[in-house]
Amino acid sequence: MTSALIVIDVQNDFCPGGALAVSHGDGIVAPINAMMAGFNLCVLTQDWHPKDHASFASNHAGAADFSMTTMTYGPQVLWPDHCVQSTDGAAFHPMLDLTSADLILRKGKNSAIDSYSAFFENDRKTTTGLAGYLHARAVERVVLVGLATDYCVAYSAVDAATLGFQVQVDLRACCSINLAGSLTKAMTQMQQAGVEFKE
Ligand code: VGL
Ligand code: ZN
Repeated sequence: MTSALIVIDVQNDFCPGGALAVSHGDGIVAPINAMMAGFNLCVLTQDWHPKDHASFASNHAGAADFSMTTMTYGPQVLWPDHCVQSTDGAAFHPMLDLTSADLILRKGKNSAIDSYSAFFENDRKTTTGLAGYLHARAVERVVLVGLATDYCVAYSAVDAATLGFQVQVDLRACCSINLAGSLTKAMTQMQQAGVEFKE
């Protein structure tokens, strides 16, 4: 069976010292590098926002980082500015091994829509094209790792399962933001979607 490793957002801004740092985010780089050789295909995603992105609190007068707003597509967390296109924060962690990357997929480019999932933007309709790519490469099983467990990894895992892929999230190579119970909620949603966990 053809299987793909999908490495979610292992970028400087999600690592210690970054704009939206996930504690121990850099600790997953070595395990991810070690996993890559075991897969037929390796896809890396890169959060890639324009400066005027609607998910940034700085673009909403008076809004605090990590507060909530309502977008046309539903509730949205307002984040500190992060992964701004072509900045050092948007670059992959310098120790992440890019050698075996088959595809680097950028997401979150549309100022008006956030994009946690590697498959669909947060309106849940606009596709990134990843499902078509994986189907064209005959991938049936995907393993997800990266940052953050409770946002981009979880959204991607649920979508992959809903799209009919066999899905495993390897929690040994993921780290979470854990904002207001987000990790518990994400774990439940993944479980309900049929996602398998490795811990
Ligand atoms: C992410 C919040 C905002 C993630 C991306 O990669 O999990 N979280 N943008
Ligand atoms: Zn983002």
